Amino acid sequence: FDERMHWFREAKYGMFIHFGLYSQLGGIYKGNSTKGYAEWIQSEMNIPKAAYSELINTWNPKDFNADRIVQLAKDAGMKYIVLTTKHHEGFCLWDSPYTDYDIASTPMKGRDLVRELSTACKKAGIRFGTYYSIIDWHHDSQYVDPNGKGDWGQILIKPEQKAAYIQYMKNQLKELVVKYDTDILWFDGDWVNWWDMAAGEDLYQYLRKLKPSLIINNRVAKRDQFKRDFGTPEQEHPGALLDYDWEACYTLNNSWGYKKSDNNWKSPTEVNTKLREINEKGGNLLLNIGPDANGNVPVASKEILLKAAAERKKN
Ligand code: FUL
Repeated sequence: FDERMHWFREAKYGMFIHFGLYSQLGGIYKGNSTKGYAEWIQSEMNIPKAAYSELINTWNPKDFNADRIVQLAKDAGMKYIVLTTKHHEGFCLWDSPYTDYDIASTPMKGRDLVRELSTACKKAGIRFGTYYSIIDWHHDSQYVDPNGKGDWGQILIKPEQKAAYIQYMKNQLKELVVKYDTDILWFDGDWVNWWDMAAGEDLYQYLRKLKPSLIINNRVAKRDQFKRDFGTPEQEHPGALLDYDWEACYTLNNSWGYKKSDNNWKSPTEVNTKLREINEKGGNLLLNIGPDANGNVPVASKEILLKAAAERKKN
């Protein structure tokens, strides 16, 4: 019996929230619509750091309401929430003393969305998790390979700044663990060459020491090799029982971040089919919502999640 993993195994169903500066754009920059994921718009359109970071001057999702989101998750039958506290763009949804590229530098100054969601979750008996990207398109240590056709996915790190960047990560992660009492750390961006198993193992141990009950995904190191604490199939799920814990994450349309032009929503029945198939094979489903520029959850997302729950009750 693994006491630490127990609640996670029982949970079965969680809510992923992709929210950041990109949510303001809804997949459109200077009149052009991005082809891929809306949260990758900086990469897709090759927007320089300086231009992209101007978004902090107008980012003002004042309708973001943590209690309502938590209520939606509960009504949908979900038992935990994972919020993108820092996606690849590098912007932080909390007021972090280690950077100015955070909510305190926006018109939302005075609010802290990580605090608000953490508090709302704990009050409602919902577990609270935090997504944190290893790659950071804003941090000084990292730069797009000038010979690499502007590939932000394979962002490079200046060797002489790598140690300082890892310390930056540790400082911020400690905030998420100690100040915000996160229950899950959900890493991403492990695929770059400069991140290796040793760095991942070190980070894993650091975090478990800070909070022994913490649950950490396999992307903390190299996702295909690291077997702790749970696997993270993305937009797919295994058709067989596995000998380790896992959680499949899925979008509700075709984008994680809010994308105005994307109306390719899954039906409530499709959601329930996925949930059943995943749970039958011992996995959890982490299903995504992407609040819009004002912080509102798209109406379509809400309807699908609630209708899916109602359908399950009937059957
Ligand atoms: C991927 C990211 O690149 C996507 O933007 C998204 O966050 C997904 C859950 O993980 O690796």
